Amino acid sequence: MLKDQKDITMDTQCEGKNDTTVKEEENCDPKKFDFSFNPKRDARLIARNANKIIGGNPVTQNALDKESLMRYWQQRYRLFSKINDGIIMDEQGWFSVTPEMLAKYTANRLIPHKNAIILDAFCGAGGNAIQFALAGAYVYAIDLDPIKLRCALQNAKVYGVQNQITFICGNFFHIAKSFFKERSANGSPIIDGIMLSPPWGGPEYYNAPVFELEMCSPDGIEIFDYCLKISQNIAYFLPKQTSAKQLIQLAAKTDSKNVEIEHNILNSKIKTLTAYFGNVAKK
Ligand code: MGP
Ligand code: SAH
Repeated sequence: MLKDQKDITMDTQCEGKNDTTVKEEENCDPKKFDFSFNPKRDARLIARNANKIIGGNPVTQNALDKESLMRYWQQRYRLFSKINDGIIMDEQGWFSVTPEMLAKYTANRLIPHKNAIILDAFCGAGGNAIQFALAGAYVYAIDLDPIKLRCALQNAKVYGVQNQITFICGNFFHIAKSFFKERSANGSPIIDGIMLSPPWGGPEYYNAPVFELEMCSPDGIEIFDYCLKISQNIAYFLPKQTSAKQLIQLAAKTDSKNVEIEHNILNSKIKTLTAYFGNVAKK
């Protein structure tokens, strides 16, 4: 399993350098990107100090204003229980990381057996990938943005699971193709389950009365169609108001035709939903 900067796999068509979140290193060659955490260079990413650093001094196009940051800051122990032990996150990480309790729950549902292999197609700061690894799986964790992978690698180290995660920097659509034909010796797919938590098009998703999958960026239907060529066992993490009709249409493309839609409640409030497909959907 891959461990460190030199070991992070790089998609040859990596677009990470074009992502505006890579401001400090925007001219860098992604193949030469330093994925390891450097406390001095990366001071702005240190989560326990974020209330002093982020907000009012935008470092990315997804800049959070002070008020929004404080909303996430107040919930920080729900995001990572080890947040004070060296967790790092950029601003997009703060608003998109899957809260630990939800990530742990989904990991236990999606993993069919110990030593299962899970593909985390949009790994971000590692909220899901870490919980899959803690639950005993091996994880392929993809993200387009090298800064996210720097965060995810460091965060995996904080939880002691970096040896169970192979980080791949690049576009899911490019990398997915390399998994299409992969089969184990007995002919079954090598990937046991896929975690999907793509960008929902920014915090504005909140105001849409019904969230349509095309509002994800990249398009949420296209993402699902790609996944079906790898594994039908999928957990799809989405806004709570996602169109149930569309999720049923996705299920119709699977062998089981089943989808289980689960509302995720934290602190007595429905936060998000997870749609389970394939063998993971309860009948
Ligand atoms: P939120 O926008 O903070 O809504 O997102 P909330 O918590 O209902 O707002 P509040 O009024 O209660 O403060 C809730 C959760 O959704 C976040 O913690 C993330 O886990 C997840 N999430 C939010 N966004 C914008 C994204 C996204 O773009 N992609 C993914 N994968 N998850 C997201
Ligand atoms: N589940 C993650 C959060 C994911 S946020 C966590 O718990 O931390 C969505 C991520 O998708 C972002 O980090 C973004 O950089 C990444 N992303 C966006 N487009 C992508 C693409 N085409 N391929 C791979 N990753 C992509």
